Amino acid sequence: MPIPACDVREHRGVTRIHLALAGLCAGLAGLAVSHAVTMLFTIRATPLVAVAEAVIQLTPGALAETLIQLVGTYDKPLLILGTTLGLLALSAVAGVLTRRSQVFGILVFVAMGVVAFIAVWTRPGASVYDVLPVVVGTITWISLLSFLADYLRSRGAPEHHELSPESRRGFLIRAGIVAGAAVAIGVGGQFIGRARRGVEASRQLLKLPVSRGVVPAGADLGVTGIEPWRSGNSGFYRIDTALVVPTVDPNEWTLRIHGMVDQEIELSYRDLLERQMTETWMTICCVSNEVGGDLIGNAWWSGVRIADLLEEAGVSPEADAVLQTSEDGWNCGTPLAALTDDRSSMLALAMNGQPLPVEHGFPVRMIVPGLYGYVSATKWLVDIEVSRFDRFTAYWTERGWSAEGPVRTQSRIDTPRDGQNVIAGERKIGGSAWAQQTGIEKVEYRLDGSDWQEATLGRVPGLDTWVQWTATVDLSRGDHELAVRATDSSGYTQTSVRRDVVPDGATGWHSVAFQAD
Ligand SMILES: Nc1nc2c(c(=O)[nH]1)N[C@H]1C(S)=C(S)[C@@H](COP(=O)(O)O)O[C@H]1N2
Ligand SMILES: [Mo]
Repeated sequence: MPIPACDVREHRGVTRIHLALAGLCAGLAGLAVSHAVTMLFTIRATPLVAVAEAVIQLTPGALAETLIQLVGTYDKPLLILGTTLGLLALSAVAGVLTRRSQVFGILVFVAMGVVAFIAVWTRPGASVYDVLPVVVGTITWISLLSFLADYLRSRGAPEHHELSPESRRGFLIRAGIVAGAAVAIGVGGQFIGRARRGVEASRQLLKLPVSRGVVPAGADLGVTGIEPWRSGNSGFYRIDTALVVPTVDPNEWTLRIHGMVDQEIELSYRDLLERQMTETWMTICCVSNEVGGDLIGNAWWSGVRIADLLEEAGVSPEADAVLQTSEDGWNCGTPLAALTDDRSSMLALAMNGQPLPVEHGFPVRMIVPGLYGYVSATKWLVDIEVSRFDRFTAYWTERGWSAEGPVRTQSRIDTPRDGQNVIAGERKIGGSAWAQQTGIEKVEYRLDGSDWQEATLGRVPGLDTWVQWTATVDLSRGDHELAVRATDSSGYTQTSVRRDVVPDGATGWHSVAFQAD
């Protein structure tokens, strides 16, 4: 049907509105997704807030003051609202620009992404982590804009300046789905964020009867390049299956101890606090730690001995295992003996003197010296069932990992690093070794295939922590290879046989190749 000349402009207007709507929906969805990612990973600020903050910083002081006087305490919400509206307006423009070519629209979103990236990246202390929401949000913008604009294009717009009623309906349904999903994701993110902030607030308020622990003299050798003997809470390795960190309010937390016991016990957080606190240094590690890997950390832990609680409950002589379950349903089976013998297995409440960080199991987790985390270190612990290994399987044993997971004797080179270029001449080398519950007897290193030499060891407070080792070597110019092996107090020396982490932990010597100039 020929289009009368006078109608063209009107139809063009209609298409423009559709394209603007496409941009708007994509814009909304990108904001929602970046918001949800921010909440999910508890990143400091959403890109939107980071941009708003940058606006504050870039506004001349006098102007900012006038504005703030004008709007009073509404300044922040208004700024966020203004930034949001600005972004959405630009999104609509991006949509309209796809009329010429999709690239124009995409460029607008890329430019917005770059601005947000800079706003986030230039914040003091920003990490790669912090820009994740910007990146995911920008990708969302671009893909949804392409998705909606492609649809319009496939229906003959904008070239023909006209959409059939079916196409219009099809477009509105698609745009509606995008907008609806955006709202759902945004609300979901807000929900997660609020729960997280609530728990974080109660965590901050806690004053626990615990100490921070003093690193024993001689434990940290202070050699540059060796990972500190005490692992800080924020840098502590983290392994779990939780996509969203469980947020457990300590005031609502309870732990049930049941199963093959004479008497069930139910404990509140307050009940635990009224008990005798045990404090100790302990190194925990992951079965998935490759030879030379960093899925290991050492901290000063405070909590309640689990052996005492199990004794109160009265464990059946038939039982040989304990099934632990976390708030989010993850579970693991622990050999009963490891929880009742004299090692310091505990329900930990604090880590390096602080209430457990939420990522590390707040309010209460289990830690057991000498066992890998996957069979012992349940975070967000809510249930303990005394049982038998032949009566259950648990999360990781169902996936091919062995039922019992005693930590293997291991050692690691921290300095020099693999592939590093170092200065020829005398230099300190070193790293850590561990054999929780057994203890490290000696650590040996071998430079360029010559004889094994004994390293100097740090002093440690017990069997359950890693031990630092160091030595001074004289390096000639050229390529070098350094290997390490530990011998534990049972007399066992690490095997050179390289085995993968599945099903019960890696074996083999760690070695590094490096160059001295
Ligand atoms: N609830 C829960 N607890 C868990 C896990 C998990 O996935 N969920 N992973 C375990 C594993 S495999 C390890 S190695 C340790 C790691 O503890 P961290 O994250 O505090 O270092 O937690 C253990 N506790
Ligand atoms: Mo693990």
